[in-house]
Amino acid sequence: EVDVVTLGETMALLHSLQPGRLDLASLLGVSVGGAESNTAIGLSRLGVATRWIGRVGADAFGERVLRTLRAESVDVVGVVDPGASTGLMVKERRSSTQTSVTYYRSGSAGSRLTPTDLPAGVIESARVLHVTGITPALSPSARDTVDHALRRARDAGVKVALDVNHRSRLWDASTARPVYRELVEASDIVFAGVDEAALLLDTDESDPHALAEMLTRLGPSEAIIKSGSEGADAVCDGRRLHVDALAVDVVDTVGAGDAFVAGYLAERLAGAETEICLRTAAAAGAFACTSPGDWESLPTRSDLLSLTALDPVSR
Ligand code: KDG
Repeated sequence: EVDVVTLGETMALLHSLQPGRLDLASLLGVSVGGAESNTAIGLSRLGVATRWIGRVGADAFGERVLRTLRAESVDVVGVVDPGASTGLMVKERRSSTQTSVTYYRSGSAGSRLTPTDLPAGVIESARVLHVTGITPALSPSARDTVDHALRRARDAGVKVALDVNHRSRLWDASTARPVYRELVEASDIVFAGVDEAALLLDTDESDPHALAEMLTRLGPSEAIIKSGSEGADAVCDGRRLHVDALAVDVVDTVGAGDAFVAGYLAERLAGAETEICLRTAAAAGAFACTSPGDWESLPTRSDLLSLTALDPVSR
């Protein structure tokens, strides 16, 4: 009954309500954010039955994480860990279009994920397992959990989707590279930015299609290079495709990549052609940029229809 299962860390998110210096802000908004749960919410809004697995602290922020995901109709396997706090992320809006993020997450509950947090059948019963390169950066046990989940998915014939999502504040490129390579080798669908693909392939190549082809040579049948406002390029079963980004008034790009992945996977699971996967992905990414939250503005199916009504060539 679950189509997509994902796992990772979701943090409480404090964000400036208005552009300006964070040290002078007197009010902050409270929400939650995490790459995998942003994608889970995006999938759920597009009608895909999605489950998120993760750890939170026994605190109000942890409660907020679980409550938010449940309110978005994401099925939650949440371990409440009394031994650590829920991680925290603070977003400063330095200007109306410039956002910077600070983490308070080392030793967090989310980083203490272990393979035993994955109940029997939880991976095996899904159609797709979605992971990101963030989780293995959090701790050795979180890394083991990702490896364990991938092995179970492969053994059960469950497709694996990977978004590389390199976070240079969590680990350096030379430590991350071999881990990313192993993840790509175990994946069916891989998403990366140009810089992330070049990092993991250890190449100076910068052409998105060439990078996507190199990624597919490691194992995946589909590789998608996300280029933000430049759109995206994919190689799918040897075929090269491109989609343009949608022109929107950008407020905050954080979370746009996660939305893109949600749009792509939702269409893939619905049996759509790759062109449609890419268009919905680009539309979801564009929606994500229109509000300051990581996931709040992600589209529903009817939002997508209202968009295509304005743009008759896009479907
Ligand atoms: O992709 C958006 C994420 O960066 C954000 O929600 C937080 O998961 C996160 C991270 O580790 O950066």
